Amino acid sequence: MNWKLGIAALATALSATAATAGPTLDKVKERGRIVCGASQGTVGFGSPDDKGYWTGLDVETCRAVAVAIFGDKDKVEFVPLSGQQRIPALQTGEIDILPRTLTWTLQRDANGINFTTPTYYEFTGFMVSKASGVTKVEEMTGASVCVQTGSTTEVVVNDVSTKLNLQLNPVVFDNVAATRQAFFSGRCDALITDAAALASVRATQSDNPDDYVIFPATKYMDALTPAVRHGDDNWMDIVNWSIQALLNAELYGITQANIDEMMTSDDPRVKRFLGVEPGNGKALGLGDEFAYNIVKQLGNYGEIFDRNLGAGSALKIERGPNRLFSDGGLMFPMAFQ
Ligand SMILES: N[C@@H](CCC(=O)N[C@@H](CS)C(=O)NCC(=O)O)C(=O)O
Repeated sequence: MNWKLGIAALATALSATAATAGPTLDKVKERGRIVCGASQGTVGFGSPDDKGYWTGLDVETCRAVAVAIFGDKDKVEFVPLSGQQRIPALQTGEIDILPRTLTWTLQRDANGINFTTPTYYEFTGFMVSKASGVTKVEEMTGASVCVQTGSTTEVVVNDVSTKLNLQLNPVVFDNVAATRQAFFSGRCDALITDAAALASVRATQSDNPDDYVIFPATKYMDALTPAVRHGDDNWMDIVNWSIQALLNAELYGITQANIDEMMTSDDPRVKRFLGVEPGNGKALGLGDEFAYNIVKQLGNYGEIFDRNLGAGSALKIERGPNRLFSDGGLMFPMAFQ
């Protein structure tokens, strides 16, 4: 066979291939909604508002997947889970997706779950009272630290204690409300968790945010990454590309407000993204308008960051490493083609 014809035939074969729906997609369609592992309440990442409507960066990841499948951001049920409950809930099929301030680690990866695309890069931090005068980890010798079980922070507190010979005393709790309450009531000198979650706790749960300081516990940054179960590649692809849709939209300058104007763009990649040029949705077992629908209903990654964590939110967290690579950050959209 002529090699050019061979390649053309291969390209046709690839573009004509639709995904084989995996068991999770079938189950989700039958149920009519996705079931999402949620937090027990961290404003900005996942919490119900005063009307009981779930908001937050992690929550919107689940909403994006719901839009990709059903064209409806509200076809999601949120199941609040403690740090320890969350991974078993995913492994046993109680939930379909776990985007709950979940750090991507080797041990978790090797134990029945797959990580998708990072949605937030972050240091683990300590929060202490300003009155303590402590401003960095090296000054924490002998401190007691309120820690939540089932979280990477248990490892970090031991690691830094060993490395810097700090003799930290972990005080361990198995639910997040108790951990935070213990810290604010003076049971521990410090509270440890992801630095942005600490900023959220300080802003929304302390009597006076100015009374507390937050600093990094280690120099190692983590990737908070939604996970799915092992064994369903199609489902993993759907979650990955729903998150990728948010990142790509920001890269192309597509927003919730301008997306309809962008339908006339002559950029081939933008045309494929919006489904004007068909094929991408079908390849995943979705409609070709899945990415259009996600951005139309939720906006792009930058818009989601802004309203949940950034300038448009009460938390006012800087984009920092969570900017796109093109703005000097770590967020890297993969090719929509
Ligand atoms: N990113 C870390 C920590 C995330 C985490 O689970 N934090 C705990 C302690 S603050 C938690 O339960 N967060 C509160 C929640 O949102 O429910 C991990 O993956 O282990």
